[in-house]
Amino acid sequence: MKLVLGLGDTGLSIARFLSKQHIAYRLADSRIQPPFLSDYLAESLGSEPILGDWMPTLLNDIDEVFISPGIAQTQAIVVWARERGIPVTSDIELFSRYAAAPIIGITGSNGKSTVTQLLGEMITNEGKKVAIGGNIGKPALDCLDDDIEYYVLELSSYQLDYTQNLNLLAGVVLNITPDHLDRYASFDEYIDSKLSLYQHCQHLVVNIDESLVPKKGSAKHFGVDMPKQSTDFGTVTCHDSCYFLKGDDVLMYVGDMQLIGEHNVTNVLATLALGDQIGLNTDLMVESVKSFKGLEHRLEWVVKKQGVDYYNDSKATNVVSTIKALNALIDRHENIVLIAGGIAKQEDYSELLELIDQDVSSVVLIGQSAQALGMGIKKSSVSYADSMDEAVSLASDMLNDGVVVLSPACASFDMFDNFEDRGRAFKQAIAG
Ligand code: UMA
Ligand code: ADP
Repeated sequence: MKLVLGLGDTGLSIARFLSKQHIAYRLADSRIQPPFLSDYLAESLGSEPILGDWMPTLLNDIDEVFISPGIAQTQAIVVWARERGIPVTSDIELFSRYAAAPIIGITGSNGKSTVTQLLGEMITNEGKKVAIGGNIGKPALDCLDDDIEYYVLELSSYQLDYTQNLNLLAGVVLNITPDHLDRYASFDEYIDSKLSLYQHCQHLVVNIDESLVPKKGSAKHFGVDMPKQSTDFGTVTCHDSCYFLKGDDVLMYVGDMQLIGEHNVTNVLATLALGDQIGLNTDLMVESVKSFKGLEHRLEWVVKKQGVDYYNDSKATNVVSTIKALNALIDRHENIVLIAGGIAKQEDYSELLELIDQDVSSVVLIGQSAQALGMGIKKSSVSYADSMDEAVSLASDMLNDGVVVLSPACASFDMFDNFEDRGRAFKQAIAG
């Protein structure tokens, strides 16, 4: 008998899959009202779910636990299972046992969804059937389909932690910067979690500029400088114009992509290197880069209103992502008002606060971390708001021309359901 832990997106997808395969399981969630309880019951998927605090007896007769990624390895149920020698497995590993087509895996602290989506579009542009899923939102098991020719999975460190076996055709660790440090005993443990992706890859794609990612000899490399080998992807700047290169071959002018910011140059290079590893046509990949509009909530241009451009970067939930967003905008605009704050991660915010003091005219702070962040800002003007509507109204009143950007550098759960909800609230506030 299997045990499924958690009844969110992942748990529901596992329950549906096991039911379809006629594999016996029990399902438990430590909350009394888990998110997908009504769906589970309406679909008559399995036996009555076990809700509330978990006891060791939950593991009686269990030979494998399928766990949701949000459940930490330090939780007692995981410790008890491991003490009894019961494997604790991710939905990703379960998926890979049944996936007939090649799988490409993408992890990293930032940029995963952008690269996952762009690679998916490149594969579609080749006329191949692709499914994208994993941490990006659609659980991997929901992607399983006999017609699919490639699977592209965004993988979080949480998912990798419970994945012992996975056969990836190609994979990349885009970058590693502090994030989710509440889940790990140390930053080193988080690094190891991210790097574990490479154990599962036939072909490795490696960021040559990323000091925490080892440069593997046989890998395909990418980075923002001139490529060192004919197979690598990089850039060259000539008379102030920057171009994407494969080896010595010029692929396209960077300004021809619709995405902005140096971080997106890196994301595109990573995607080109991955596509190249799996045999995609270079010209078609370049076409896909030119037409790619990016994802909602990732430095998404919303509207120009009374001389002010509004950008929604609600997905920026850590320090580095907000620094990258600001740098992309500072290159183009003089007057920037930043809306930030929420639940601060266990990170050092000093580099971000220095950048704000140097290049951001005003900041509007929201959420739990507002006062603490405000105390660290010495030069830029600081205001506080209790709601997104108030934040947008304050920010808009500060500018005649320039940019208002929501890039919180914090999680959203103090005021919103998730980052999407926060981004939508921002856009609604702009629309008035
Ligand atoms: N639960 C318990 N006990 C606990 C903790 C959770 O019972 O101690 C239950 C909850 O009651 C709930 C379920 O587990 O019913 C939630 O499981 P979950 O937190 O693993 O979330 P899912 O809904 O299964 O969504 C997960 C990912 N969530 C997390 O990793 C926290 C989603 O990534 C992912 O899109 C989805 O699987 C499909 O693969 C979200 C995320 O925030 C977007 N990821 C993190 C990030 O990107 O930074 C890693
Ligand atoms: P992830 O899926 O890893 O969270 P996304 O592609 O959704 O990554 O982007 C999340 C945020 O991180 C965006 O809002 C953007 O500001 C920032 N970002 C995107 N790519 C990078 C990168 N390569 N390095 C640093 N920050 C990035």
